[in-house]
Amino acid sequence: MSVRLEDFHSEQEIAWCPGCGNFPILKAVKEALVALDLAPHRVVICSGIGQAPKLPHYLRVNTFNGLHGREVASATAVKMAAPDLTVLVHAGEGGAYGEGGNHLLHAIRRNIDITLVVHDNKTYALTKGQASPTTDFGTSTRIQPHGVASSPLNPLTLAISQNCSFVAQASSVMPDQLAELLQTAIAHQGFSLVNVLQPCVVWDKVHTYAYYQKRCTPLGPDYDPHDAQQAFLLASKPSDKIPVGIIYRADRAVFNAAETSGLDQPLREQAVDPSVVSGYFHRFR
Ligand SMILES: Cc1ncc(C[n+]2csc(CCOP(=O)(O)OP(=O)(O)O)c2C)c(N)n1
Repeated sequence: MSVRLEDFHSEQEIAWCPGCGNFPILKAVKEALVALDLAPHRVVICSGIGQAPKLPHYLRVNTFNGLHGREVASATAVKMAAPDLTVLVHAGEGGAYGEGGNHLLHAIRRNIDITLVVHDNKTYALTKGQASPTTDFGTSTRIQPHGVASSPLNPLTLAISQNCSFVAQASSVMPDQLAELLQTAIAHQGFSLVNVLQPCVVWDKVHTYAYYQKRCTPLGPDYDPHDAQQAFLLASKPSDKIPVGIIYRADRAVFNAAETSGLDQPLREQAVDPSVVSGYFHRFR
């Protein structure tokens, strides 16, 4: 039997603001999972703290909700223990590029088969609008009334420079294209980063739905995502047109935990011998 959208229905009341750019992302994830015929019990979504990380509560899949900025680390552990499961991470750009920036670098390097979906709303939304790693230079916030004094991080050029095996950009304002991109990212073997430009209707009055609708421009059929220099140029050049689509792809070996550790089976299948750890428990009595 094929998987249906209703299979992902969650009873949890949604606590996002009306009009939040997270809603189209939630819808797109469900559509992508259905299109890939992935049943809820085959999927794990890891997240941390923030508005974006609430997403896994709003659909019926396995979830692990951990510390802010540690969502890629949790997902890495899940994928290492159970490589047959499809593992996604949903994080804000604060969690993914700020508190969790270090984990991101190493997930890219390792090329573990997980999909990181970053809800990039250019603000720390849950904690009420402080600047995040992608907030524009000079932006005035309640905490930074004289303007943000640091330049924004460019997640796309960062990932391309580290030869990340799949780098894409999408937007909440183009939900169909977002669902399609998520589908491709999840199907990709290796680490995939999808930066989703998401309006925050409460804390950011500049990057609105209209702002992104006017600027987001899908890449044409002639664009070759395997060309690293072209991808870097595209992602770094300031332009009124914001590229959306698969920006960069690299064919790389995928991290395999069992092989790397010399195990013949995944960690989940390994027998547990309680006597190995009982000595440690004794010390804490
Ligand atoms: C290590 C750590 N640092 C800071 C916080 C406080 N904190 C919780 S959520 C959050 C901001 C979340 O912003 P983002 O990750 O961009 O997600 P959004 O709420 O915008 O979706 C902060 C600063 C925390 N819980 N843990």
